[in-house]
Amino acid sequence: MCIDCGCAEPFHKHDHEDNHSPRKIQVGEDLLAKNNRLAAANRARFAAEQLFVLNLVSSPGSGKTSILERTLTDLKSRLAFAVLEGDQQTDNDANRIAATGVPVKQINTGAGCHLDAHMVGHGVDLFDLGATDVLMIENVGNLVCPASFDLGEAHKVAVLSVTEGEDKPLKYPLMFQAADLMLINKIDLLPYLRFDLAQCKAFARQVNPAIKIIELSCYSGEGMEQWYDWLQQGVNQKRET
Ligand SMILES: Nc1nc2c(ncn2[C@@H]2O[C@H](COP(=O)(O)OP(=O)(O)OP(=O)(O)O)[C@@H](O)[C@H]2O)c(=O)[nH]1
Ligand SMILES: [Mg+2]
Repeated sequence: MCIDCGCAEPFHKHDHEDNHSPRKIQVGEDLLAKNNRLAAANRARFAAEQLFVLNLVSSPGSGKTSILERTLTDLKSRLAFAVLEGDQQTDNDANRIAATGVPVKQINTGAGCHLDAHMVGHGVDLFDLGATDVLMIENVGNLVCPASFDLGEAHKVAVLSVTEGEDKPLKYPLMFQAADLMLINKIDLLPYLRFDLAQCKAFARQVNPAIKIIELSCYSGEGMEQWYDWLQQGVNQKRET
């Protein structure tokens, strides 16, 4: 479902002359207000369970599931994870996560372009949250809509792969403003591409001066330790609250 129109129809035609009508603005506000209320309830529930919750957002194919597969495999002996997988269709990603032995639930959004707080609130019912340290939510691959929907997470983590071009933070600023951490993935491919890493980081900081940035490759393993340190720090802070 798109926040601009609130419609769930994939090929629905919009009357663009109506774009600025009061009725249309009201729908968007109601939709976000309702989502924000449910996200606050999720956040309170996660806090009560001392659960560290991350919302992984990116364009399709940047490597969200690959990063999760490697992270879970490397860290599952010291942290208890659960994963919510969001995709329009298929349970491909949930099957990949299940192969690591970590509890996972797939949410299919159909025509919807993002997860919302209602889906997440029901999705986690399957898990034993009291026995979980980290909930990873992989959002639908989309650099636009997931930026506007709070799920109750501690942080949005934006994944950008080096094959996408260094200008993406400027072209999709809402996503990089909403994120606290940017993972620049697939750096093993840098020798084969024209991708200006320094420029990419400068663009991200231009739209969000506070954003933390980690460069990594889940193929070569480079940078993964930095990501694990950041993750562990978040878990430690959550346990102290
Ligand atoms: N070279 C290289 N390829 C990678 C890396 N990480 C992921 N890939 C490849 O990138 C492709 C997409 O990876 P996924 O993990 O499925 O990406 P995703 O973001 O989960 O994709 P969606 O769920 O469809 O949005 C796969 O072919 C991966 O093998 C990496 O660090 N280096
Ligand atoms: Mg995926």
